[in-house]
Amino acid sequence: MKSRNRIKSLMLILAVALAMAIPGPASAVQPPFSATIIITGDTTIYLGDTTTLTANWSTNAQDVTRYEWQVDGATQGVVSITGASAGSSTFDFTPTAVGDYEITFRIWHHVQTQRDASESVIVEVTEGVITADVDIKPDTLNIGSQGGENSVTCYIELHQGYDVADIDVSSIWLNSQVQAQSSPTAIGDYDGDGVPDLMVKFDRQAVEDILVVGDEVEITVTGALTDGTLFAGSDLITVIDP
Ligand SMILES: [Ca+2]
Ligand SMILES: [Ca+2]
Repeated sequence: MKSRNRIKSLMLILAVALAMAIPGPASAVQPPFSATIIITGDTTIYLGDTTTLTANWSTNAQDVTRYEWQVDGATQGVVSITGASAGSSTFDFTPTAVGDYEITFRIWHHVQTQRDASESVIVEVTEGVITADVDIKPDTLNIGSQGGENSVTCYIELHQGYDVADIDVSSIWLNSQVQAQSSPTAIGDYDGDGVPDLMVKFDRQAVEDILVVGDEVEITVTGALTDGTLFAGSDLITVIDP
């Protein structure tokens, strides 16, 4: 009896070993759903602009039946599609406030436990170009007088809570052609209106070289704050060549 039991035990072990060694039908075990999602598009935009994001996705040969875009976790609507193992979807995002937004694209496979996949990008929204008050001195520029050591002086005021102390002086250009001198600069209130102004100077000869004679010649000064906000402002001067 004892040896028969031992044989039974051996046969049982053999049967279990065989069962483990022989794989079941391939269709019985699907691999977990997995996907690759790549989101492209402009992720640094100005308030008021629209960025179009595109999600290109592909799966491990398993059908996707639904997708959605999310903004900071809030769905922008679940879309049902005919099952596909790869595809592309676009989303137009027009933010209404500055800030960073997490934009997520999510897809679903319909049966498996681990059945969804998602990918996110951060869209950074900054103010557009803010308007600066710009006063150019002198008000009349004689381009026949040779620049000499004189400069063209520019006073810049910002509003809407922006601070001229945050202006990156190296970003300041006159008519996109003449860069502000790195020194001297000063923050004061030269016009006494209670709004701080930043004074910068431009090489006079360089300014004269790009201007044409006229009674009302527009000069535009542009630049950026350290947070990336852009500003622009214009003044009219008279340019003479006696
Ligand atoms: Ca002026
Ligand atoms: Ca002022």
